[in-house]
Amino acid sequence: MGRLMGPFPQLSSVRRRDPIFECIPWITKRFSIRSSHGKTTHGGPRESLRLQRTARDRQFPLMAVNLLGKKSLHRALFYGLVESLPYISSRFPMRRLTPLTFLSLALTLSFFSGTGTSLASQKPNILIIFADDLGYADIGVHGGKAVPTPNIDALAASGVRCTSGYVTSPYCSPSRAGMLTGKAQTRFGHEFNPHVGKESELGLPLDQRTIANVLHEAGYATSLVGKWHLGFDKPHHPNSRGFDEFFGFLVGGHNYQQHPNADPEFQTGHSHNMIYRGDKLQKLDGFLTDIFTDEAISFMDRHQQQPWMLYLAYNAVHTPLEISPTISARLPADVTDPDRKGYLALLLGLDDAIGRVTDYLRKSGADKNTLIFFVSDNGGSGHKPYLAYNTGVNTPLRGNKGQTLEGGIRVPFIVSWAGHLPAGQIYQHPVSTLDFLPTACAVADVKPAPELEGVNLLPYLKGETKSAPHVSLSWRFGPQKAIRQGNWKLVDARDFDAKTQSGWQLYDLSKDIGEKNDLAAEFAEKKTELAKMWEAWDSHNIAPRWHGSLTEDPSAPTPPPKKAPANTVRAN
Ligand SMILES: [Ca+2]
Repeated sequence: MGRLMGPFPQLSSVRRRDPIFECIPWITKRFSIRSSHGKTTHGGPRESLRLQRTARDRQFPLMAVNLLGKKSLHRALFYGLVESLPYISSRFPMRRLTPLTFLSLALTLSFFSGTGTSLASQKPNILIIFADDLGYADIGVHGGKAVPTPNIDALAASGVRCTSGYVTSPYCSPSRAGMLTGKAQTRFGHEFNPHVGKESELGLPLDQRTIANVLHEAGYATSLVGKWHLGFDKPHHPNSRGFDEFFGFLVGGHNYQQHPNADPEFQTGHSHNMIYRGDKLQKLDGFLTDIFTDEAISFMDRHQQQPWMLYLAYNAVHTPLEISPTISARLPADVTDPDRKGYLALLLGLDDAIGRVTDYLRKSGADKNTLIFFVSDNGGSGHKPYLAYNTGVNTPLRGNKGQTLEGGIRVPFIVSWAGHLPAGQIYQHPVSTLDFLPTACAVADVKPAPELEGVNLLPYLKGETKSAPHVSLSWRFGPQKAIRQGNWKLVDARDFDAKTQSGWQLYDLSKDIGEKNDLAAEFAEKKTELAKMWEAWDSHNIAPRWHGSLTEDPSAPTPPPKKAPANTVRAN
């Protein structure tokens, strides 16, 4: 049971005919109510009595149940009924306990135990699914034809596909830092992957609050399944950053095929056989995408009686490009490049995984109470040999993972919530993973912190608000810069081969989504205006707290010779 909140509900907001489900405080001395139009409140014994009297006076249908601490609803109702009798008889004259009251209880039990609906799971759940290094063009709804992605496509069809959906960085860790905090990660120096520097200082700065902190405090069960990549030591561990549960790995990459007798190998970039539950290393047998999906379904299944937030961060389709034995027969015969074969195998596995997760939600009835985000943490890594090259295809976008061109930061971006958001919609205004946390706050009925930089997307995606959610979006990644305002994009991108910067280039994305025709000379005033806007935005950033690799961070020191991997456990 989550944290209980006051003050007591405003009954004036409860319509006269709304049923009120009450949890009378037989054991816990606490209760929880929900009106049929979604108002949720928790409180203590005094308020509970007041509610009963008010409800009785107003002739609301009142049903008494005890849900707290019970694993299933029908058990809760049974125990609640039995345990309530002494309490009720001590508080009310027996003549008030009419047969109608008990009939109401029986009907309630019958109705809710049959539907699997949870009275305690009142606030909507939030599921954030991350793919890793997934190419913009590799999913079916974006034109990908190399392998079918029916489940990702179906998720898009079930909700809103944002065609100008952005992450906050073209690189793994800073992108995740931006989403989790709701702030540009350059505000707090998390500009590069945390690989270079003193280990205890690498990771999401400890003064930053995550979406998990916020939702945990709002009574949510919170879990990370998959990749963390926001620090390796205990203070940076997900369980120290608001996640009640953690099952996954701490670094940037991980091998897929798990063998129970394999030795763990730690490196800050990639580890092998180092999957943790909490801070305990696991002995596993299977393919990581499937194992993470099992864990995700287990988490959702174990928390049917409580609102939950699950950050399901697959490492697919990031390197290593391993082929699951259960997938290999489905690979198209005409693909011969071993890298591409591995990538497509990971993509097929990822799509299967999304199908299993969405199937679970639909069959359990939780889909109507679960807001789902699906994005990739950055663009496909399609330029050999840079940045964990995986053959991801970003066309028609230009550029790749690691670049502030569209191919690095504009990603598959789907928002779905059955019955609450329109299905089969396409949304074209630019949106950002900065918007996840403010949207989650709206869903969880939490006041967003004033420093958050995103917006609640729901009124925009529902069509209630017609204007664009953002005046502009800006990026900084080492020497690379970008700003998007409407259809204009001003970008200074890095050429990794030549080790040079492009300087400011201006593109009209409405006519030139591939950023091919530089309009900086023709529209010099627009270029100056956007450059000033970017400078104003950048004036609130700080210097990076640690360096990146020389590829993306030319100011980085030359790395020391490689050490032998250590067989040590770093999270303990
Ligand atoms: Ca990534």
